[in-house]
Amino acid sequence: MENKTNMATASQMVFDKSRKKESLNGLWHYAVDQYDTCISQKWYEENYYDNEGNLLPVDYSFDEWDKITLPCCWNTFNQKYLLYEGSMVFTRKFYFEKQSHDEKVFLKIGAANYLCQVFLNKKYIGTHKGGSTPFYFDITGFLLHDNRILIHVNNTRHDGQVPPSVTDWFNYGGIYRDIEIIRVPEIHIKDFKIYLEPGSSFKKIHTKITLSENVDSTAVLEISGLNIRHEITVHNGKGELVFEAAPVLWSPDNPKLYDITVTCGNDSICDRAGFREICVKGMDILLNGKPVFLKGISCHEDSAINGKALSDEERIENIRLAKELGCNFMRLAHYPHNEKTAQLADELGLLLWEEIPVYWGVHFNSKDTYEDAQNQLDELITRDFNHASVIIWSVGNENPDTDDRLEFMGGLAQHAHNTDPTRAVSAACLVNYEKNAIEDRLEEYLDIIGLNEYCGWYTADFKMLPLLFKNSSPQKPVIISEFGADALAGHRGTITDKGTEDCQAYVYEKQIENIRRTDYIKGMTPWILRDFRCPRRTAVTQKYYNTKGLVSADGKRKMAFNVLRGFYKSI
Ligand code: GCB
Repeated sequence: MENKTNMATASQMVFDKSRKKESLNGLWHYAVDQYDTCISQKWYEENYYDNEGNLLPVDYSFDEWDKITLPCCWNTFNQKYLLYEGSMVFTRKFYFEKQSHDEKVFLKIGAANYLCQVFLNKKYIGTHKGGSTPFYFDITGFLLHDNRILIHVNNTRHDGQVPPSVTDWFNYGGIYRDIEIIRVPEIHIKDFKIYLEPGSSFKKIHTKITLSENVDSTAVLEISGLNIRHEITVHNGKGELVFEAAPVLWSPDNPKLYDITVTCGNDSICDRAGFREICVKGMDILLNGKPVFLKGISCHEDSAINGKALSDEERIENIRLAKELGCNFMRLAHYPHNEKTAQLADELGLLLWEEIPVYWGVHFNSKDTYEDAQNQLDELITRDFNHASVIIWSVGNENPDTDDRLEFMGGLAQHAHNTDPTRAVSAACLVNYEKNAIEDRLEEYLDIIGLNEYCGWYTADFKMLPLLFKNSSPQKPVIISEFGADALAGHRGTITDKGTEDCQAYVYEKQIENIRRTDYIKGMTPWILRDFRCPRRTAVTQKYYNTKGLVSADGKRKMAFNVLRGFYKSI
């Protein structure tokens, strides 16, 4: 049941990186709401009495319900909800003290899968759809001293959604990223972008500021590490400046970040950003003007213990494993991961491919589905724009080459280009099996062609692979965005025994042998760093996990880990 009024979209987002936040994480009361009774019966209005003051029966007891610690995925919170799909209601109370007259207050939810409706003090606040991006509501006029907040989340899979109902990963439910209250001055900095101006020989920085109101003002930008202080004229709520600078360039080898402050009127924000240029020239991907080979690995946001709500340690461990492999690049598949991953990648030096879940058979002929996908893309770009580590926006994964799909994904690619001039746009495309060639009409809209091919696995015969690479003459650099093979950690056999470490390692050896000698391949992100939960995988060696990880869900390295590591260390 979806309320279509006050849908939170990217345009409601607020720059919040350095802002002081009051957390609403922690213990909430919750109940499974299989029939969406909370919405149909308006539980959130808390009508305990009729007009004459007689007590009415109600079907809820908010403050006696069991407790859950948010954020989390309900599936991993309690084994009894492992396979639950549907709605849950969460509620808690909190106190709020107004601190100044010049104050606006936003509620931020880092992510809730998929449809989320928020109510505060008996009133409807708004709805968000899309399971992996943050959303914000202005709750200033709704807050009291003693508050009750109620959040209804539904993770039912539907084909009109992004992603559609069948994917190759687990559909976790819940509010699984931070829930926060953010106070800002009435007129505040709503958006702030900073980047190295493309094509300026690394000598110019470009910055854009958007205020919450269409007012005239002056902002001051300071980058202490560069001795920079500039005034920026803000007209009708917008300010923009391009200025000379000589920053030390950010790269995986030298992830140099600068502290940045912007002050405007009563508002002040900070950010920590690196400056780098990524571009495609001919058949090369250039990082800071030099050709780079993207030594990558794909990664889901999934842990056996916490589902998608990875702990900081789990997040760091994934980056550490990628570094151990010798990676300079990671594909965050197949949806926006927590922003903390991009922050860590900035700090630790790892290039990122970020993606929206336009996966397999999305409803390419639906306007609503397109709007949902584009909004998720906008929310992701707005959230991560200032992260130097992010170099590629991927507009989808393995979508059949039809006219509707071309219009849908071509539109998304153009939109990404128009919104962000500082990154490459890609998508993980399929092999054209009729021709055994890399050929997809979407290529025209992309800067880099991503290619998923499973030679040695779904296409069992390796003979196809050299022919595939030979038959193709792409006009743009190619990243092999997936190849791989299932292997149960510790399960050994011959190289043709499916599901063994030996077979997986052999697939990696053969793939590397062919990739190594193909000039137009400028990067790879094999599938995948870690085994991940997957309802479609029922074999006894899988047990509802996709076991193509180089590392098992509980951290055991498989033989192929060293094969890939050996290759990456050799180049
Ligand atoms: C793919 C998909 C990925 C799957 C993988 C597999 O091509 O892009 O989401 O998990 O294959 O293991 O089959």
